Amino acid sequence: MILFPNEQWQPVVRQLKAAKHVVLTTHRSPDADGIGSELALFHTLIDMGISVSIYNRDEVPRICRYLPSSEKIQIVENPDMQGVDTIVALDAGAKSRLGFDEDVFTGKTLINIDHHASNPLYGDINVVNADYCATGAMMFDLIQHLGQPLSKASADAIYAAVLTDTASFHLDRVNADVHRMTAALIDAGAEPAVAADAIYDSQPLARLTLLTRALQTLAIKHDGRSAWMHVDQNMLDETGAALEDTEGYIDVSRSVDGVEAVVFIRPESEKRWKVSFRGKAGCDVGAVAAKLGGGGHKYASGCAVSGSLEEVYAKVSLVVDDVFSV
Ligand SMILES: [Mn+2]
Repeated sequence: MILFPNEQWQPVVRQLKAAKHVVLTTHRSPDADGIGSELALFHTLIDMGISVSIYNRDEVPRICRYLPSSEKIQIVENPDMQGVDTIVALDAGAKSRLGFDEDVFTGKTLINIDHHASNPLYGDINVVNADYCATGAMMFDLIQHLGQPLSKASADAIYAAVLTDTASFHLDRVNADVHRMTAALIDAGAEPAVAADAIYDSQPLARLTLLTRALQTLAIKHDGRSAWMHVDQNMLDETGAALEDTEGYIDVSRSVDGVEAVVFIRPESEKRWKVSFRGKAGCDVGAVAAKLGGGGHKYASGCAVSGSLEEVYAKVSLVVDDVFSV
């Protein structure tokens, strides 16, 4: 089965089949959707005899290191593009999110495959469709258009992407087709129990210690309709947790009954903060993030805001206040 039969994959298929050397990449601070999409396509292109490398700007997160060939992902500041004619950007909502200098792309065909509604179609070839629950699910369709069987390695990678990007099949784009795809992944050898163990049940203790600290900052505002939580550098230092360990914290505050907008703030760099949003019950947090210079999906989005923590709270509050003022 194909998830979205009307999607136009032919230009991508043509470019990949004719390519001399393909580089796959994803956004900075990659998540399991970016990594899973890369690995799913990587295994498929290798099976087709196409020369392929994966170059990312940032490390593979801990929860993805169980995936076959994740150790082959090269972390580079300035990728060596000698002989490369095709670059595939996966799950990156903007070209700047790839983290590479502009000259890296010069003279190459850039294929942009993504499911963020805010994607400005920065590629030479673009397949962008916000109806897909994950970029990994786009790989499920692309592999079929490439005429390739779904290997166990690709199925495991797509499963990890879909599991995490749907918050364990919680989010609104999960429908019967998503479950039919998941069944096909399992038929192809994907192992849900292995994924659950690696992604959710192998956490460092410091992650839970930091979560208890983060939960002390949980504030419910707007008559119970918004939930706010943060982690700062002191909390990271004191608990020994890594920034990537905060992945998923937002789903804890999202679980509060009656909450429609969820805000989670964590350090990005000196005096700059990453703000993540989750929405429920019709609350469009994609629009909230867009007003702050970010982007994403209706129910999952983010942006970066500069200033002190207090200033960031104030800036974000101004925009969230608007949502609940009507
Ligand atoms: Mn994604």
